[in-house]
Amino acid sequence: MAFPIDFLWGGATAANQCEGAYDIDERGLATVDVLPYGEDRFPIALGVKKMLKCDDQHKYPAHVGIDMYHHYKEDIKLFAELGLKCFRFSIAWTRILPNGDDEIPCEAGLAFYDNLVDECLKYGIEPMITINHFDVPIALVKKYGGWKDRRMIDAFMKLCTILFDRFKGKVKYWLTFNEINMLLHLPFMGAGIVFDEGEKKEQVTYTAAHYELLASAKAVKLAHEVMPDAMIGCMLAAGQFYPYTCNPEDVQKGLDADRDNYFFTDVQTRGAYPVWAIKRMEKEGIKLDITSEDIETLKQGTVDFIGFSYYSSRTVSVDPEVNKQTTSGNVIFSAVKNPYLKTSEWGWQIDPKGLRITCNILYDRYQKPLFVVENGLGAKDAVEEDGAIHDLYRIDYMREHIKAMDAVINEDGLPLLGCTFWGIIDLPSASTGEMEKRYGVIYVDQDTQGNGTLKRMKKDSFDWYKKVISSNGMEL
Ligand code: BGP
Repeated sequence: MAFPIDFLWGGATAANQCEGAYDIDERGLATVDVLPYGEDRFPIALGVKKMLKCDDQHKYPAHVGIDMYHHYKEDIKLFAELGLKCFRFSIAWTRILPNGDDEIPCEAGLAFYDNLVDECLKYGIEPMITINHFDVPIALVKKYGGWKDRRMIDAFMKLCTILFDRFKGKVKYWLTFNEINMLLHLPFMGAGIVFDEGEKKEQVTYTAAHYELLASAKAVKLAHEVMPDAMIGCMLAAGQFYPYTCNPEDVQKGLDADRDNYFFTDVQTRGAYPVWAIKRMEKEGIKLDITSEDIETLKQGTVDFIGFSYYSSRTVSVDPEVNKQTTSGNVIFSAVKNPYLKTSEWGWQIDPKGLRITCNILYDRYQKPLFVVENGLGAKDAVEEDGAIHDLYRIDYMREHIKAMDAVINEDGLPLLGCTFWGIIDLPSASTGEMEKRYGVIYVDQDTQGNGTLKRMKKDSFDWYKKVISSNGMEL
């Protein structure tokens, strides 16, 4: 058991899930701000129910998050005590450009991120910035229909130019779009898409994918020009698909499902559309607006490393009987229950070995350094009378996944740069909006309805992870 000396033990968050302060200064409204908690959340995230503003009937988790906007000093101090080497967070686009493409950036918004970055650096914590984590300015949804429109690329590049100029020399690690493949599954959340009547879903989502891939490539190119020492990566919602049986039909289905995901990283890593994707689009009548300049842009903007989230593997079958046994956690990536795996309270299957498998498949495919930028267990925690939180289930989950990373490094010999565990401090869930689905090693006293003191408390996993980090993975 030996992790590289510079392995980045980390924690991750996203602006919309932790900052709150959604209407402070000039901050504009973004897609994530209008996603309510409750039954309307899913149809809105899917882009089938149009909701471009907030109302009094709903509760919106992003409005409060965990109010990190006002607690960042306290939070980063706790991260330092934990020994974090890396903190991954995202930028709220509309905190800097309230309308998404304003001429002049909002200084107060930039100052917040200056402070966040400086506070990390003060403690020797490496900041990692996700440029875009599920937030599209509502003004651009109204103006362009979100990523349906090519003009989004210029707006996004405006943001990137500002960020790279501001943080060059301070921030080395960058990710372009969080879980870029999510736009196929939750088009409004991932790309600000609301479907118009009669629109063909795949035509719209793959068009948006093309524009996001172009924007990602342009951002990579610009980052390399402005910050020669930076490492800029993609971010895929990963998790290998397993065939349920050795029936070749199951195997083919698994391959096709994987390709839906690897479509994105294939382009971001190899700089061109894979042949099978071109064929498939032809067959399905999907026509993309690809210019010869686009082909060049994709070629020039390949990523430096493969960032990915891993929570679970997924299993597929062609058998209708087997397909009846879906796991509730897999609503986004439709998958059947794997009889060999246990599940979390939310039905997400727990598969540490799948992390090792996924890392190997990604490396075999791309030969680029890997970075697990999200992993963790969403679970309900109980606070004892003395304030203790005994989250042994989370420790077990993290331990087993760290063992899998150890195998990736020491048995498979792959370059794994680090792991930023998701929701290192509790925050509302992206999929359900609930606060009860907690991932953190730091507890935040708040419930889904927004009640609570917002007090931060250490869970047992805090002390455990602290020991893991200080022993560089030797003590698990
Ligand atoms: C990923 C997102 C995160 C995050 C995480 C856990 O999809 O990048 O934003 O929230 O999953 O998912 P959830 O919050 O739905 O449990």
